[in-house]
Amino acid sequence: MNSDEVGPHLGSWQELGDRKPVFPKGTTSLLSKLLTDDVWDKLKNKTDAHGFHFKQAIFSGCKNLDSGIGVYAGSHDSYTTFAALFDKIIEEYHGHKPEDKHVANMDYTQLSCPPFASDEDKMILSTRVRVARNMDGYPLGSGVTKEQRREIAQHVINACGKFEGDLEGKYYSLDTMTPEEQNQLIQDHFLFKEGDRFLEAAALTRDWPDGRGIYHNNDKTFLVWVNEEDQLRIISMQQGSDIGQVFERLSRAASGIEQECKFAKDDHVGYITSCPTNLGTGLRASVHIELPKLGKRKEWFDAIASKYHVQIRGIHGEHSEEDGGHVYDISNLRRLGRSEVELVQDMYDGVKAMIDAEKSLKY
Ligand code: ADP
Ligand code: CIR
Repeated sequence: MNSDEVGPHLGSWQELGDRKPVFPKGTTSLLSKLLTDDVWDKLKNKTDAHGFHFKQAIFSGCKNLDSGIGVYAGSHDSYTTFAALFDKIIEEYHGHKPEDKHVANMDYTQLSCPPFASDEDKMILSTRVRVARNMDGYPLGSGVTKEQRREIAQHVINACGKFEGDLEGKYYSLDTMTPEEQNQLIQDHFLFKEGDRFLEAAALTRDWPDGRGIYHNNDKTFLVWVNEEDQLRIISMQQGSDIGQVFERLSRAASGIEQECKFAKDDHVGYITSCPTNLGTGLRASVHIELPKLGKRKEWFDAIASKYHVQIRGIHGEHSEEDGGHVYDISNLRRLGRSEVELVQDMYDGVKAMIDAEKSLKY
């Protein structure tokens, strides 16, 4: 093995030396592709405005060779200071060029999503929309101190504490929750996933579970994850197919929190997120849908997904075909350079086309 070769053996980012990391043959991450000699020489000794080192930003992809991307930002400023690499990743992943702008639009009244017919409605089990957000004036999760993380949680608790009506609920701190509360949240699929090695290598799980928690409303249709990959993941979800209602709740809740907490954003990449894949809207709108016939016609299924810019996932993160099910997670693929309304519309239109295809098939 070449002594500069990176991989799971690495203990900490300080082990990355002066010479450019060597990725073993077969590594396909964007980091391994775009970390050229030029970029390395330019950035290898740089830290961002919050003292977050370039080697910290690339460590997850150096340790986890199966990364798709391989980098996390440590603060809003990482996207500027480390632009020689991050701009290339953003352009390659999102097709968003350094001079391109991002414009937000959460006006749910502009969404065109008539209710599904009753036979179609039955195919959709549940609907969920989430956005990722981080606070202005703080580093991102990889760069925060324990005290800053606690302050951020407190800002979110204060903001959510102002909700009334359908958004009113309770904050559950991860380190003080009772076993009963924990079991209930696990049953509801509300709890964070644990032991993510990509997040761990990005220093996003430091001090776990300190400063982490979950707010949810009494109906369990609105949820905020606090201090996981992003400082806030604002989530609206419910049984059934009413995408308009789910998006309306999300939009109202996100703007309610934004009145209390200033979020990090700019004109170029929209809302700032830890992982560059979530930049822009930070939005993933999904349905869990039964498609037993279309699911067997992979080429057609994939062609519809590609036409409508939606992604097919298994409901447990992998293709559910693998565990013999017919239920798929269909969500918008794009995040940056289009508004929230356009992306939820992508999902609705893609799902509608898949339903039409399913109905046209005999077996
Ligand atoms: P994300 O990045 O959007 O959080 P994940 O694939 O990690 O995506 O999903 C997080 C959790 O949300 C998982 O437990 C998943 O099963 C659940 N989930 C996602 N979409 C839906 C949906 N439409 N209905 C119900 N649960 C969902
Ligand atoms: C990777 O590079 O594969 C991981 N760091 C995750 C990339 C996808 N982003 C995400 O889940 N937010």
